[in-house]
Amino acid sequence: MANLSDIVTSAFWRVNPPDADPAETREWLDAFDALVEAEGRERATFLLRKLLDHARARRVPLPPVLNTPYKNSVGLADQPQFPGDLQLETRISSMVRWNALAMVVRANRAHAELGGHIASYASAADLFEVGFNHFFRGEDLVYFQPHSAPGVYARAFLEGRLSEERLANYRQEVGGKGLSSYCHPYLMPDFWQFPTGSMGLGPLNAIYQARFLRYLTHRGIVDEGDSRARKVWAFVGDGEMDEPEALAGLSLAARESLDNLIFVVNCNLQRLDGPVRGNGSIVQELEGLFAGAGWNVLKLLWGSDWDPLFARDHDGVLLKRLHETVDGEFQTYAATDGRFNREHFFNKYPELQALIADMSDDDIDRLKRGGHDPVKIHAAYHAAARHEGQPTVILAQTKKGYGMGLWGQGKMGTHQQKKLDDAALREFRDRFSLPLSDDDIAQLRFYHPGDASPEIRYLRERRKALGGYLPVRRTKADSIAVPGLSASPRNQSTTMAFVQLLAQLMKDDKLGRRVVPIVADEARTFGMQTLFRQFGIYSALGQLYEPEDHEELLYYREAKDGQILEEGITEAGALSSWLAAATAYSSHGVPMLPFYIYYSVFGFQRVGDLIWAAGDSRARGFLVGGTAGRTTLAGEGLQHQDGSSHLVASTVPNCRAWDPCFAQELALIVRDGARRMLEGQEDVFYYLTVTNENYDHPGIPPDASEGVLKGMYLYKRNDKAQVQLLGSGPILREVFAAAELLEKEWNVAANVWSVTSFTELRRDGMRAERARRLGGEDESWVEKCLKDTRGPVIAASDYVSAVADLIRAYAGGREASRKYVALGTDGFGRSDTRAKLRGFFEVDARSIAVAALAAMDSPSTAAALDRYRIDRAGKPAWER
Ligand SMILES: Cc1ncc(C[n+]2csc(CCOP(=O)(O)OP(=O)(O)O)c2C)c(N)n1
Repeated sequence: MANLSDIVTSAFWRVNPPDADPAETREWLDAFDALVEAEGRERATFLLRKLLDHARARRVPLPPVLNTPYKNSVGLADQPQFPGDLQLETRISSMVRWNALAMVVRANRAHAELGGHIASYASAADLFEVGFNHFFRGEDLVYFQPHSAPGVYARAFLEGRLSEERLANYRQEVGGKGLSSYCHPYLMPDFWQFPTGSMGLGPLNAIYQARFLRYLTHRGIVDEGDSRARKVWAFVGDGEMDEPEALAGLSLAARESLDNLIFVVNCNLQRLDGPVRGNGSIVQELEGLFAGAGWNVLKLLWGSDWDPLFARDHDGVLLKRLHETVDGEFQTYAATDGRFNREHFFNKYPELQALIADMSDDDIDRLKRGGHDPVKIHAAYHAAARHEGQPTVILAQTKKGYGMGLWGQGKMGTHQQKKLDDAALREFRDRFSLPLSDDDIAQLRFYHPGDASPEIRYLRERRKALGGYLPVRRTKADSIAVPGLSASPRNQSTTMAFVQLLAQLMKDDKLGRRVVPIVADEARTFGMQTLFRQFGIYSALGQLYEPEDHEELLYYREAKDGQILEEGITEAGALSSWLAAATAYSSHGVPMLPFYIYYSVFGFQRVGDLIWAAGDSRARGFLVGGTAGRTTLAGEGLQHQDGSSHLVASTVPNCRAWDPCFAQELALIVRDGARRMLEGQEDVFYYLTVTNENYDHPGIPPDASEGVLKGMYLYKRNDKAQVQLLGSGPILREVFAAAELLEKEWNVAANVWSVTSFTELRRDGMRAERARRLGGEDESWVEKCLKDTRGPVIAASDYVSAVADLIRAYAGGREASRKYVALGTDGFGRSDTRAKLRGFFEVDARSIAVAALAAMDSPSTAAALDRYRIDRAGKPAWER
């Protein structure tokens, strides 16, 4: 039976199988060397390819070609001279390490509930430092591994960008002088650029960010010269790579040749609970994945002191030993000392024992992993930054909790370790040669060597040479005027009305170029194919084929300067593109106006966490939930009909959500939103639901604009109204019909109110209610609208009843004596006609009329139930 390491070797690596005839192998290799020598590498590659083709033809199984040996990809011969002052940089990095550690431990000694992380940054510190000192240009876009935030703060403290007071208030943000747990642009708007705290979103966003930079360049919106050197760096955890989002964009990055993108995966081999791949190798697995997707993969596994060992490893025993070691064992080797490593790792084979015969246990202890050696890190970054035609991933092997000694390094629970005692802290000080007294340690004093010190002067000079500090977030950009918009009264859906508004914006002289229409794969569903020909679909390659429909007027036109982003079936990808565009005012200083239109159920429900991150990012743009509503989408059924997006939208503080019924309302809302974002530079984004039901748009009352933008207005006044009917989206038309039924069949007069946003009304209501609670005098818009009216209030929408219920407290009047009935589409969707579905969910005209009669305690209620054949005994929709 195969032993475990055989299994692992065959499953993942198979790069060094046993050699049945070494002499014959040697002959082949010598011949190959001679060929390379005589005819060059290109010819050698050609012959290898021929050989592989031939082997395939002879049905000889090919070796796994996506994996390389477990050593550094950049060999010693290709390693550039380290350009910095290694000693100074080491001292700087030690100071940053200490301050990061002190910040977390201090916060937790004061308030154990605050939390924070030490071990992640301890593993990533050198990866960051080499970037800061040599690679990150001021205009680069860097996605930091979220749990490493303390290190980024600690460096900004040395740079003089964050005060000691801020550090002392790590994770104590209320009051305004603290620091966020992770990278949150919302909370630190002039510091953090990209929220990465929810794992997996950072790597995905980074890919689409790099792609959007290309889009801006190809469309001539940012200067090619300015953008060519710009890089997007994403620091990602090896555990984080298990998130589906982290992998979702890999092939796009390769397909689009994004050589402006560098991933650095911090392979400390551990995640929160334990090893990432205890029984395997995360490095080898990721290498295969990235290489298979078409990336340039650079392994950064071993520090410089391993070079002589590899140089002497003529018979490959060291490599063999590395290959048979699974990550769970590597973790143990990280957690133990030189003696243990000698006995358990090196002494396994006599040849290996001989290889390290002249090394002491301390020497073995000092052997570094690649991600802790600035010289090797520099070599990898240098190669990555120069690589052309492909994105690069650097798989950097590190130790989690590096330098945390017995209390943390490589320990199973190190992720959560945040309360080191003084002895451990003193050990840390000694390990990193920090000039701190025992009292400094006991007090957890932050260390700053003074502005005149060589360390600070060096660090500042380096940042100056590279174009400024990082991270820095720009909060404003030039404003762009928004034109007036007009909406047609003709019989159509609000989706079509939206597309016409979009076209008007795109045709505007100034703003037009900045509009970014985005779809996953649903342009035809939303009637947007009309835009293909005129504005073009963005493709870095232009169009290499004659499209099947080229003879048609509105053919499928792809172009290098195309304006539309057609992402394919990836809502997460499309949302990431939208986010890059919606934050271009900050990342690039160029305001863009993105509209991402999608099936509304695949938005807040499917990629809600990305939308939450967009809120954190202070995104400005429009999300458009197309063919929305649980009954309006009719035949599409349970997994397509959205009943909840408005409810979720209401929880995102800077999202303004709208559910308009008429094209004219939509035009006002779109213009208002665009003005707030582009003229007023407000950090808000709009969510619109538009639907596919065709009806007339006769226009709204001339004085309705204020109400449209506040969330409700009186559409049809009836001076004798005994009941108030409210409706949003297409259900407003059911409300009209209900008012007619009430009038004609039951002699009840009703006012009809169009609600454009229950969620905005709710916010305004909460504001007024709070103001009153605090002793002020205030009135909400709902209260203002309804105060001089009589009778119960019935509100209905095409979403769950909790949406209409959001304004119960204000619609009921201050005494809360007024009856308020919220109707909605609770339950699972169904495929059927709109009329049937609205009857089923009880949001049709008849159900609304009955609800009104019942709320009025009208004696006609029973008769109405009979006349409309409403099944009194039937279960409600949410139980069916
Ligand atoms: C979406 C999401 N799920 C879970 C977490 C909780 N979490 C925080 S850190 C962490 C482990 C991270 O491991 P890894 O990516 O390997 O990074 P390391 O800290 O080891 O460098 C987890 C599960 C999170 N932040 N985001």
